[in-house]
Amino acid sequence: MQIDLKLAALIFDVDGTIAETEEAHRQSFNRAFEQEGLNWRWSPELYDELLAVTGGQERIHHYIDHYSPVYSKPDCMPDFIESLHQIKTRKFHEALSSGQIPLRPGVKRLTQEMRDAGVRLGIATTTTHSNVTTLLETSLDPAAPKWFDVIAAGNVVPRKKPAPDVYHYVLQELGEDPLACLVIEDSQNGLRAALGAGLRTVITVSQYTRTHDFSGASLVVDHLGEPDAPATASQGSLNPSRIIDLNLLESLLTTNTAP
Ligand code: XBP
Ligand code: MG
Repeated sequence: MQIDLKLAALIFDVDGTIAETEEAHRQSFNRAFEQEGLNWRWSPELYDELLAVTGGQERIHHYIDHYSPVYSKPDCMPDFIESLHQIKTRKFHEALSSGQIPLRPGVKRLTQEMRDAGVRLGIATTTTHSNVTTLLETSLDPAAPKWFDVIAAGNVVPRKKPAPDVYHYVLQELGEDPLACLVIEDSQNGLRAALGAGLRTVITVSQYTRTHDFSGASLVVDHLGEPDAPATASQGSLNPSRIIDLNLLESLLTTNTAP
C-alpha cells in the first residue's frame, strides 16, 4: 500500500546550497591570514582538501596540526584561532554585502513556493550564525531570516556535520516527524548528517562537491532548476518535472508500506 505524505518542513543547508559561498569563504580566510601577517595561502586545491573538516575554526586548527605552517606559536591557541576566525568572518560579511554572492538557481522560487503552501522552513548549517542572516538579508530578502522557523548554525550543537546533531536539533525545534521533512544539501558531510537524523535528502551538487559520494540521497541534481533553466538529475529521477518543486519533493516522501 502506498501512503502519500504531505511535506511539513523543508530544511536547507547554507554553504554550497543556498549560494556558492565557499570560494568567498576561501578568499576571506586568505585575507584574514594576510591581515594578521601570516604567509598562509589556501589555494582552491588545498581548500578542497580542507573542506573535509567542517567549521572554520576547526578547519584552521586542522590546517595548523596537519600542514605545519610557519608562524610563531601563540600562548593561547584557542584565543588565537577564535580571533583569526572573527577577522575572517568580518571579511566574509564584506563579500556578502558587496552583492558578490548570488543565490543558486531555484532557491528563491522554492522558498516562496514553500511559504505559499504553508510548508515550514528550517536551516541546518555548520557556518557561523551571522553569516546565515547576512546571506539571507543581502541575497534573498531583508526579512528572509524570519521566514525560517529555525536557523541552527555553527556551535549550536557540540558536534558539527557529518555528525547528525544539527539536524536532530532542527527536528526538535520544529517538532515535526522526520518522515514528513526533507533536506536540501550539497556535500557528503551534509548528506551523512541528514541521513544520520533519518531525513531524506536532495543533493544540489556544488563547486567543491562534484566528486563527493552521494550514496543514500533521494535525488542528486545539478541545481534546483528554474522554468527557463531545467535541472538535470545524476542520481534518482526528476520526471516529469524538470525543476525541484513541491510536487516533486512530496513524491520523494511517499512511503511504500507492506499491504
Ligand atoms: C560549510 C562549512 C563552513 C564554511 C565556512 O557549512 O563547513 O565551515 O565552510 O564557514 P554548511 P565558517 O554546513 O553550510 O555547508 O568559517 O563560518 O565555519
Ligand atoms: Mg554545504
